[in-house]
Amino acid sequence: MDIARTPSNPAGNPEMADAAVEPVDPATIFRKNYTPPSWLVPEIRLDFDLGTELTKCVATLKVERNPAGDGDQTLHLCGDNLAVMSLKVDGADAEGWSMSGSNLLLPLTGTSHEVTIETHLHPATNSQLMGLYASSGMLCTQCEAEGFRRITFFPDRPDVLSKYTVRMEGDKETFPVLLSNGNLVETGEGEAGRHWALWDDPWPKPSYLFALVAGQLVANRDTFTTMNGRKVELAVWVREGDLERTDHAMRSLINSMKWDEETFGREYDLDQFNIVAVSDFNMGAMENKGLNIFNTRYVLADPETATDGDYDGVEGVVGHEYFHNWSGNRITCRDWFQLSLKEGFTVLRDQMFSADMGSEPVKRIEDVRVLRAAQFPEDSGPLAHPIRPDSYQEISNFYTATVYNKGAEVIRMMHTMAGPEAFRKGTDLYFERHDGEAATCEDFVKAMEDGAGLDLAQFRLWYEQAGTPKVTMRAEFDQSEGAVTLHFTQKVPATPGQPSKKAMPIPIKVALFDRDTKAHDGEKLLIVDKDKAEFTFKGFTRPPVISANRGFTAPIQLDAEQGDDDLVFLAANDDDAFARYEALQQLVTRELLGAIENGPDEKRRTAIADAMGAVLDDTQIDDLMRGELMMMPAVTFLLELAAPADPVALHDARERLKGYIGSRLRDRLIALHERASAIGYSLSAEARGARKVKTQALVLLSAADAKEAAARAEAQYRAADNMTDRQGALMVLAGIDCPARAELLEDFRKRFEGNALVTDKWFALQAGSLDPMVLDTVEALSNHADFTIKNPNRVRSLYMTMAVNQPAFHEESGRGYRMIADLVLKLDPLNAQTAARFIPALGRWRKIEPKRAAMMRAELERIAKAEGLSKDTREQVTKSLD
Ligand code: 0A1
Ligand code: ZN
Repeated sequence: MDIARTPSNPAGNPEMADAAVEPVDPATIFRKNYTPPSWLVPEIRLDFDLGTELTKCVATLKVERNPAGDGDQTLHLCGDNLAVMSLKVDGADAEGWSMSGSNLLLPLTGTSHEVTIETHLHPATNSQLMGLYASSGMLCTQCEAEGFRRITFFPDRPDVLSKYTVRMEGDKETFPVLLSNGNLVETGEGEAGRHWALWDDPWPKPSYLFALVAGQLVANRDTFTTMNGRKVELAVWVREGDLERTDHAMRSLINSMKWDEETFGREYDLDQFNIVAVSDFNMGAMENKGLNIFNTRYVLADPETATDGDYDGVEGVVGHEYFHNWSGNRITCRDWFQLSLKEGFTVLRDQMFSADMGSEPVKRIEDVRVLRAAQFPEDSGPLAHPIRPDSYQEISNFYTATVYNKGAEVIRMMHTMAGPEAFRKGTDLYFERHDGEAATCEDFVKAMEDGAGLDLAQFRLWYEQAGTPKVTMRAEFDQSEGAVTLHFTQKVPATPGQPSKKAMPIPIKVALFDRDTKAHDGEKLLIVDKDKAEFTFKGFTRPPVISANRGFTAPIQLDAEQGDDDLVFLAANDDDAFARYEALQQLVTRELLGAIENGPDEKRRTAIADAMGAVLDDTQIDDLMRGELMMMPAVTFLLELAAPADPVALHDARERLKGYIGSRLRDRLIALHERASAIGYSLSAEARGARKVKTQALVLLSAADAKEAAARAEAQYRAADNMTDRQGALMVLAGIDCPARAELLEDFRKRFEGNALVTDKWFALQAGSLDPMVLDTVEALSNHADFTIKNPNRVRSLYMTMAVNQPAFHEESGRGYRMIADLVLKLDPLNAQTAARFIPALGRWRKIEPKRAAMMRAELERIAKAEGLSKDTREQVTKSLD
């Protein structure tokens, strides 16, 4: 990495000389301490002289005293791993400046100045992938949240908005394509094979939205004409061999642009929109103004190499980044505590978009599955935080399922309470009122109150309180009155720093079914806003069956205290697809939690297999929904409901139940597999559904009779003309000890040699397998020629897959824990952000039985003891041990 100081440091700056040896103090930043910036930067010009080893950057800032600031005459500029090569104020060498740690302090005398700073960057050795870095020969940037300070010294905070002009110059052969934000205004040839480009972004933006890309790229081009007739040039930029895999991303972009106009009235505001795919990227993608930078994984897709799930991922992420143009860019965040303002809202927008492009109920089930598997455990563990956190040490650690997914659920509740039309009035008002501003979550809530006509006084608690509310519902029937009363209780559990909680308004949709007619008299929206609440409904001659939290209207754990018979009834008859799914999931959950204590319950198992059989036979539902209904709840979700448990025992019980269902329904599953196999490849809902049930049938069959299923999986693999079938078959085979396993894994590797995204799948298939030798395999794979710790996708495909593979990670000896801790220690100095993301898996020790919990803690302690740990990892480890 680059050094913090260089000989160019002017003499007489003692603070700077000390900077490198100063102990790193992971100071905590508090939301309540927000103060407006003392200086604004209305304009910035950046001049880049590009090189992979050395890039020179000259930044010219027009700075102005902020009338709303505290009057501090010193300009505070953030820096990270930067040295000042030259510093001028109004054209003359600057005087009296100093370093405070890695930041630059520049005392100024007037109210407006021009500050010019030169910095030198070393993209080739930037392994953190923040700031300017090299990825397979190209140069690109990542600035959110605090990466811009690795490019130049700047007030790197989201409430400082500037107009950017960017000039980039470099060798034409190495960097034929030169991209930045906004519109391309001029290009030209330089000396000695060099060329340059000048970009201008008319929209003021915070530094985290700055981007540049330079490299050998080719484009898939198209155009989109907006609702007011602006013709936008669209381009998806990739490396040459990848061009034929970009059509789905382009189609998704065009669909997103149209959808946002129709659904939210939002129009695009530049003449160009560029997407660039990069293979080394810490996250999914980034919404830089007019120049979205993507992990290749969310751009490239064709039937041979991408599964249906991958196609959905591309569509969702392309939509997500595009929607940020309004929810994030035109209206940005005042400070990073407001992150959910842009992320929660944008996730909701991308969920609605995907639902509209495909199947709404299936999308809802998928989103709830992710929430339960990833966010619920976070909300009940040591890293729990409100969707609007009160403090942080390293903001990168707060790009979480809570801020994103629970954030989306909170806004979805507003949508549910307001209804779609009033909700749209609220968002219209929000966009109109705050366009061009750095806003707060409070601004959003207020706009919703004023525009949608909601009273959200108590609802604001959803922004303040962490923890998944636990809600109980009990139905009481009064024969003489013909009345049914629903008694609710709610409790928001204590979370770190929040020992006692207040009751929140929880919108719950219910329907009351007549047992005989199997009908109900309409959905009702109940708002449970106290510790205890009750609602009475009249006109019943017998106790109805209650379908509750239909559509999952609130992100809660609901215990509806229903008997198995009622759940069986709802699994068969509920007209709300989510509620039907939920009834079956609850029945399975009850069975599995009971099974680890007392063994299986024969009656319930039979009921589950019967219900599953009905799902297989039901001609009213499509295969996409059938596939969802065939899946068992995740072990991580089950652990949320159990007392500290043995995760391997839970996993085994889950496998046994799958095996029971697989043998009870063998013939029907085989028939389903055969019916689905006859449907040819296309991206239609029918064909996608067929592929989904095909693999789900194999999953159940393999748990019953591994040998028989192996033959069927092998046939599916050999006949496959697409990645969904091929990966599905191999996933099943990877868990079965049979000759085809090694042969087909090798076939898969060879067939797609050189394709990085499919090689990731090859690693993940093995690391996620049910093979008892999986940890040996992971260890061997870490030494494979195709493994590299430097590529986050590759690291995740091997190690994150293992960390979520419950029997592997929780292997009795503690070896899984040790391997993850070893990885964290090795990765942390190279890529702190990616390393820190592995800590939560170990931090879940409180949910695990004491013997394993002690080993998990011991690994956390070993990490905590390491010297020179990054701020990212240090924060997560310390909190996980508390
Ligand atoms: N704003 C992006 C997420 C993102 C955050 C940080 C990053 O730094 C490595 C990258 C991307 C989004 O929500 O898509
Ligand atoms: Zn986002």
